[in-house]
Amino acid sequence: MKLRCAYLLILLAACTPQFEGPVPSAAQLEWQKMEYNMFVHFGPNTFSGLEWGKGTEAEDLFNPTALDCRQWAATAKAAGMKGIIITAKHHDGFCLWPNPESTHTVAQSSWRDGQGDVLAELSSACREYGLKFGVYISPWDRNDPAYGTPEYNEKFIRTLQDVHGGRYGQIFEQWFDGACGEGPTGKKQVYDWPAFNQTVLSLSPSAVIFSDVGPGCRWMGNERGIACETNWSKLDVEGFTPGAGAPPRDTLQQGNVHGSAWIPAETDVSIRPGWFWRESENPQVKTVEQLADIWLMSVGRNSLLLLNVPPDTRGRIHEIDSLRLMEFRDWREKVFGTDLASGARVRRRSDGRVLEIELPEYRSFDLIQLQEDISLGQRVSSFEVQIQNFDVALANGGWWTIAEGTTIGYKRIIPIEPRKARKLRVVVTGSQGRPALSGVSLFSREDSL
Ligand code: FUL
Repeated sequence: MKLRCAYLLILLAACTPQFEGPVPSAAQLEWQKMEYNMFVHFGPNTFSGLEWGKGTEAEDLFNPTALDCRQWAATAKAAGMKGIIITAKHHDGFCLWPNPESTHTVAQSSWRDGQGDVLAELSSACREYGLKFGVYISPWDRNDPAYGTPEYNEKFIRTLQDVHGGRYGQIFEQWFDGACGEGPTGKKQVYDWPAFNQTVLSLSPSAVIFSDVGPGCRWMGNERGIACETNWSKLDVEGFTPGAGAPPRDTLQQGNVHGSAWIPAETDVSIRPGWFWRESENPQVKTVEQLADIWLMSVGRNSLLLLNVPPDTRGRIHEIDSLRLMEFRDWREKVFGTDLASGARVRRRSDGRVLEIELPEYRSFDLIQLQEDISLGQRVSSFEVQIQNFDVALANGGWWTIAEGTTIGYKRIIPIEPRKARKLRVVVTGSQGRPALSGVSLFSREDSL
């Protein structure tokens, strides 16, 4: 249930005490609303079975027999995802497009006689299906002989310019992995992050740049799909860099309570054990139960979920994965399709710290969803949800705490034991400035699995 007094919230939010934290840019706000995107790891590793290619693989190894990017886009769309991010270049250096800066690309392969371009096909499929298109371009390159010299940074900048130059349309997210290993000559590279970011933003000003420290969004700190219950979309980045120079893991997980920059968390996880497709992992595609848990612990903890669904050697998303994505979509529709708070009467205490919700009748629920109006920043640092139940507790006006938590952010879903109630209240017990809650919803998982 969306609260319909946004203008009042804005007016009141301007009152005491002042909130002085960062707020999202228009691009970050749009990005946050996407909630769920597809990650696509595809390249020579799909054919070798390696997770990190060595960079010495023959270009001909990349040979999808029936590449169908429209099938990927159709699958992502039907799954309820809003965008696709592809590994245009992984650490092995192989480029899925004919990058003029490299001699290790689709153009040197015999796939489609060297005329193929996966980025062209995928970006056009995304347009066709109304999805946004994003790219992972690894700075670590185990193939490029210039890696480890200042010249490589120049080449990498021209590589970014080639992809962001416009021929693949708008790019909504640039994914920068912080990994910095050795190149083919045994040297490591000192990356010029300011120049990389500046290059992307000069050509794709609305792109959200992912890295350990943003500037658009940050790595959430693990690859298991589990964001932290306390998750601030704010981070202090002064003195930190992506990779080895990143803030400690618990900071990446929690953000900084008074962080000076708006850098929300993105949760990346694979639907399979590995990032790249392997036939042997077909029986290990995550179950709907596992995906449901991941959803509650990522999207439900103020984070965007980037779910990796790696295409197989045909260049298609395997039937097992696509079926699972549809079952998972069905689960979400079943659970989140009916907001049990609909039709409720809502009263807000004048300081914005207590919301009283009266449902039209007693209803059972086991998920409580809270949202903040993040266009005003992230404010709430602690809250309780209570129900009024005279049968159970007569003290405190019958109010009984059934859930408590720390941050809310764009979306927070709190799983609880099934409860039946007619009157609830959300009590904000800690907040930076006046709280600006924008939604309260109730759902039930009963019989959903
Ligand atoms: C990691 C990489 O090293 C993995 O291969 C994968 O691409 C993952 C998403 O990021 O850091």
